[in-house]
Amino acid sequence: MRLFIAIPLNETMRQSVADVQESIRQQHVKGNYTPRENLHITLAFIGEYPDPDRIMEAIEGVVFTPFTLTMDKVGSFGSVWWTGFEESNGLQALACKVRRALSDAGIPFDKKKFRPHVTVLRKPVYPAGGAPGAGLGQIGIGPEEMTVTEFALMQSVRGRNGMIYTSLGTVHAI
Ligand code: 2AM
Repeated sequence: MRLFIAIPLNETMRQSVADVQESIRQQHVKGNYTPRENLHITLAFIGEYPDPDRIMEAIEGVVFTPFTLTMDKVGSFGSVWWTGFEESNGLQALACKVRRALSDAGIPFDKKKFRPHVTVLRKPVYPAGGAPGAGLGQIGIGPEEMTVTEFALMQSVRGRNGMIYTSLGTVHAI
């Protein structure tokens, strides 16, 4: 099973991200836009792993209190365009705790530095004459706030029309 751990976005935040995607579309940028129901912040990417129950056991021990995230920027890592957040100690601490819980349980995951983001578009195709990244600076965004009260173990399956993400279990803030 292909698994990852993520914070789902609430409806208000999903709408704000969808508005950003609409602004990008209006600049005639095509590509693989993340469907609204798939929008999330990845905390840890596990990849192929056979035992989701073992992962739930490990992450159920993560204790955290609700914290606020403020989405205020748009950026890119090469061919991945994202929306990002104001620096958040709560978010950094949560990612640290989740990754520590996985490490302690001997569950492998991608150890790349945590760079919080919501992927909004992959493999952009620019309008004729547009340079890579053209238009990013012109996209209006929030700021939009959301209180994080939970995160989830997610399964990713390749469907006929793209990736389908399903929550296998949720961990709530205290
Ligand atoms: P993303 O966080 O940039 O969107 C499921 O594949 C999710 O895990 C996606 O959201 C994906 O990218 C994220 N992810 C993080 N590291 C990954 C990796 N090494 N391979 C695939 N997906 C990864």
